[in-house]
Amino acid sequence: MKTQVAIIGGGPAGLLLSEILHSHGVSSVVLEKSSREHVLSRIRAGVLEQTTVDVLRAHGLADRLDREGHVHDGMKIVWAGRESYFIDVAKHVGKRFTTYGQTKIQEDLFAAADRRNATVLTEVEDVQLIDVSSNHPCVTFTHHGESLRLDCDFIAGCDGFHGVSRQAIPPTVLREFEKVYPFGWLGVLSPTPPLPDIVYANHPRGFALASARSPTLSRYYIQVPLDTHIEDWPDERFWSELKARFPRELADAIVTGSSIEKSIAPLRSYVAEPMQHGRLFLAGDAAHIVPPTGAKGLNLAVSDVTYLARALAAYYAKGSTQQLDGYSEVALRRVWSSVRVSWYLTTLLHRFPGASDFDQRAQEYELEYLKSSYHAQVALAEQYAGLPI
Ligand code: RFL
Ligand code: PHB
Repeated sequence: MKTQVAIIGGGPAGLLLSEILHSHGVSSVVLEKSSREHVLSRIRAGVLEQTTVDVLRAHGLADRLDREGHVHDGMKIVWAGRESYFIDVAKHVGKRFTTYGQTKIQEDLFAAADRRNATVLTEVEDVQLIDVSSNHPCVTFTHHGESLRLDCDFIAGCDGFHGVSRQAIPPTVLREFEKVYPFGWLGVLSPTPPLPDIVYANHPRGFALASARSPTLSRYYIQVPLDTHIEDWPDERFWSELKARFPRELADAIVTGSSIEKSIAPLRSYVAEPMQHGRLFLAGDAAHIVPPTGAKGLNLAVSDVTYLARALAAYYAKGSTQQLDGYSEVALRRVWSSVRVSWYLTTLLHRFPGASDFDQRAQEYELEYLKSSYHAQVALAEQYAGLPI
């Protein structure tokens, strides 16, 4: 097989890249390890920056998002059962954000790929990247028992944190920055009406978050120890722990019901530098992971592939490698901005096991400062809204 860009991974990064490249007349083949059903069953992100919505809209991918997404002006923060305060992102920086599930984005991207008859191979196995630092890289893999080779000009590694692409960058070149947090998030999806606002809660029992997928579908998370077993968390226990972490008036407003999905995610910050090597370019979770506290992961995947698609389009239109050469440097500026705010919010809002009295007091006064300072709220609003691309 032959194509211009081989894309490893059919998550949001890989499928969106393929879509944008197609709009520039650049061909690609997407190689995805899992089945389409499995990819569509993963419940993940929910909050889209305005920039992300704008990118999807510009590529004709936002019809359903515009109908079904819920636009928010800001989010609430609440601390130790006290009164909540609203960070008014729209008022401070003139940007809004939208709750719309990543699952729906995946569906919209698959539908768009089907409409243009895109080559998206699912259930591929044993993907190997060959000669990435030469001008003629290729990818070998197995598909339904057949060994195949895909010749290409470039490889886009969009295969998530546990993918194989990043490993094709030699250890002598790759620099890794990592922070692992001593807790995870237990998330529940429930067919119940959500609270009107996204609410982040810091409570002595641990962090909690109220979010939404639609007017009839809510998404909640609580901080849990890393050794937590999901079987120990029947629905009743989850709801009572969740409510215990919110102040009375919010707890009373939470509508409980059965859960339709429950999962545990560990929290980690990770950045790989550089995000390119020879003719291999990494994008999305393949290059970086953020803890979900800042709701940035999917948004970074979208900005990475926007930069990368632009650079590849410029190469094919004008033969210029200038944007490709600068891809990692440009993408990393936005990546580190989101990595930093995700780390800041994680540190501000969680209870760290073994934190000293000093750490605890400093955190409380940081929350107090944020509550009382107009300027601190503007700064957080700017970071939560995300940088322009
Ligand atoms: P993905 O989505 O992991 O997709 C990678 C794809 O590559 C495939 N793959 C391979 N394919 C071929 N060969 C191989 N060897 C392969 N290895 C892997 C995988 O099957 C998969 O289909 O990465 P991508 O595309 O970079 O997208 C990143 C986002 O999925 C991720 O950043 C977000 O979900 C993070 N995230 C959030 N981001 C937000 O912007 N806003 C949020 O509100 C938000 N909430 C969240 C989140 C992530 C969470 N979890 C579960 C980690 C909430 C949670 C709980
Ligand atoms: C979500 O709705 O899944 C969500 C919302 C806000 C976050 C993380 C996840 O910070």
